[in-house]
Amino acid sequence: TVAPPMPDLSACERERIHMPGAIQPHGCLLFCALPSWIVRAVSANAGDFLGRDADSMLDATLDMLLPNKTLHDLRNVLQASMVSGGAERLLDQPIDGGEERYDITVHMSASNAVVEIVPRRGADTLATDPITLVKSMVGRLKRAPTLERFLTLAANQVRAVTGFDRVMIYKFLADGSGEVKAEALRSGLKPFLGLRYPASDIPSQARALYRKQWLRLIPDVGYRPVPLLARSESAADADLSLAALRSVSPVHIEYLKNMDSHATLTISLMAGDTLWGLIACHHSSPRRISSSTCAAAELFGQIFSLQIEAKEQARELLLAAELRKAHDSLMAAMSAEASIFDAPARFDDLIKGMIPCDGFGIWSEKGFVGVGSVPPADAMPDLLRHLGERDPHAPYATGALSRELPSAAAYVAEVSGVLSIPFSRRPREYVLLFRREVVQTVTWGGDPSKPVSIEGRDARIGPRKSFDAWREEVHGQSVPWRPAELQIAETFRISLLEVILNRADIVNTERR
Ligand code: BLA
Repeated sequence: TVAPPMPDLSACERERIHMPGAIQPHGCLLFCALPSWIVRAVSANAGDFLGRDADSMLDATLDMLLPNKTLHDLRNVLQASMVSGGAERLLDQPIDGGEERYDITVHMSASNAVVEIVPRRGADTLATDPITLVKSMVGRLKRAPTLERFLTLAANQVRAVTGFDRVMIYKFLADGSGEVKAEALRSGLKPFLGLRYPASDIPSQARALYRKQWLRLIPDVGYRPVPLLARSESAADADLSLAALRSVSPVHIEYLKNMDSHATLTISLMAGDTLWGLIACHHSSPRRISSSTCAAAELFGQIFSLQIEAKEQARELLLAAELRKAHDSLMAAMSAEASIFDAPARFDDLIKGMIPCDGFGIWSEKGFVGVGSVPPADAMPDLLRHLGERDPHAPYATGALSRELPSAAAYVAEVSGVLSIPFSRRPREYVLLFRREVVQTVTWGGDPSKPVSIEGRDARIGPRKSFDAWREEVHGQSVPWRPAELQIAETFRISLLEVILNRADIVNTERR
């Protein structure tokens, strides 16, 4: 059989999501040249909010459309936005002399000011002011004893404040795929906790954008995009990277519909300059939160990001200490008569407790004794020859054996990762730890073997097909060996040398 053609994922990466020429309909957008504040582009729905025909706003100046006081405040907020580099908010404004209140955000796009006006009606209201709220959210995280618990508490807090049905802490892994690390959800929903999703679900230009913009809201995935009206093409193609109302990619909208999600809120999590992950919130019906709630969520995301970074560093240290303990238990269980060299299978749990693996084995003068997932016997000579070319005094690890040793391609499913711990130089002898191919060990979101067919008439790429591409990408790779694991492997190597020396002593004493 012929494999189906690979989806062209580069098409995803090429979509210019920052200039969709349209916005979501829950507010209106004005794109003004500075310093004149002349309106160069306006969303076609602006008339619904500002009481005059949208088309007539083009070439008008903003002071003709907004009260003086509002414009004055807006100028100040714009100054703040130039300093922060992001959009700034002006909350709870009257703009038409009526009862209705609006939240306004403003930011710069090249030499233009982008003004977004969103009515407060129809959005949730917040009882407390955002700063007080965030203080209490952050305060509650202090109680978390572990990183997992910390992430879960954060998910709970965001769910309590935003009211979304499902709040996930989604972490990016080294290969760009991601995993749901923590989750808070309404009872009755199926958990996504622990599921992995391929890198291509969130293409690279979207990630680049999310590094600049901390928060995105889609109140109703069923919305009809509202086009921007403009006299010039350049204004119609305005860069909406930082616009809260930016119309999102239609591919992503289809993805959300497939997930049965009707509204989303997404908050970026940064570690330094890298996008560490996302707080992804979903709701099973349309849901719009106010700018105040957004402000709280955004600030929370920023503080939470800093704490994650610190916690992760502390965790590496803790892990090293735990591995050391596991190592000590393993060594304590070995006696001169019953060491790992004599009966490896007896040490299965202890070895895996020290360094998680799917199989391991001993190669010594007596040959190879393996436990669990190990290379086939006829492949051993080639593997040993390969390992023989490495430093005999240090552990050696790879997470993609077949890339270094082509003959290993024959058994990638069973063994893609190898950690070898040499304990004798001549002849070369090793403890070998093996990891299976990651594809075999990961629980995927959705059923990747049944890609949801969502290709429309225009044959766009559907979300789940990205799994095929990912599988291609990580073919022959295992879960990577962590630095703390390599460190303990070196400690273990030295301990093994001691065991061997002791055995030699006993043998010599018996002979004497
Ligand atoms: C965007 N895809 C996204 C976003 C998420 C996901 C979180 C960011 C949305 C935002 O910030 O508003 C994916 N959502 C997930 C995942 C989970 C989740 C993995 O809840 C797990 C629980 N998507 C595809 C494919 C393409 C694609 C194949 O699957 C390409 C054709 C595109 N995804 C795509 C695009 C965006 C996106 C273009 C950007 C949307 C935008 O901001 O306009």
